[in-house]
Amino acid sequence: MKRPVLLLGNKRYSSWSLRGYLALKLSGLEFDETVIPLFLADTHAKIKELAPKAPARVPLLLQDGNAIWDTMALMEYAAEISSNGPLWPEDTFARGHARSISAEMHSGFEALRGHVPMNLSRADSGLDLPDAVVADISRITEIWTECRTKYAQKGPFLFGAVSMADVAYAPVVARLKSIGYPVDALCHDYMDAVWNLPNFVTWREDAEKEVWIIDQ
Ligand SMILES: N[C@@H](CCC(=O)N[C@@H](CS)C(=O)NCC(=O)O)C(=O)O
Repeated sequence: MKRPVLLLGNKRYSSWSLRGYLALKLSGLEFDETVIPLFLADTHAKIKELAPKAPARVPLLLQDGNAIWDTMALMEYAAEISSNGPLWPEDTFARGHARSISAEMHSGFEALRGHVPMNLSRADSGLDLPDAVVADISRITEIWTECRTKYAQKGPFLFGAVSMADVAYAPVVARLKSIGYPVDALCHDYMDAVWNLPNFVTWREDAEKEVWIIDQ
């Protein structure tokens, strides 16, 4: 088996790439990384050159002549191949719940995504947020509060042990931290648990070293 390669966007900005990276790191898969700077004239061509039959988007895993793309697919793949134990909760209903909130993240929260893009170098408190963004954040903190209340005794993450649900919400943690959004103690502690995941720390250190700046 050749060493797999994960194609990623700029670590400072690419929220989908962060999810793909964390999912595969948690699985224990050993892979190389290729960062393809986003929104340049040759971005799509560079991805297409490596994965001609996939959409020109990242994250995208190349393994043994196969391409796997879209974060939900990568999260499921990571959970299947994990050598680090289960990456979805073991209880059937908790697992269904984890998949529900991950899917809700994957397909929703457009206002937050559009108005507060991930930028790991931003520190922008006091931003005037439209109602739709505040509504998205309230829904997210409601999700976190329900999970943390129900599974608190099992560990510091949404379902106790770290899972794909935390991977799904990791970029939200970055977004809320970047605008200094005030949250209660329970959400604050949860955000810190995700922020300090060793693989997230490594990602953030790499992001700080990047030279590309996207004007948002
Ligand atoms: N639904 C896809 C979204 C992937 C996506 O849109 N990635 C962005 C980077 S965060 C991208 O590749 N953008 C390049 C472009 O749109 O030109 C997923 O879950 O992976």
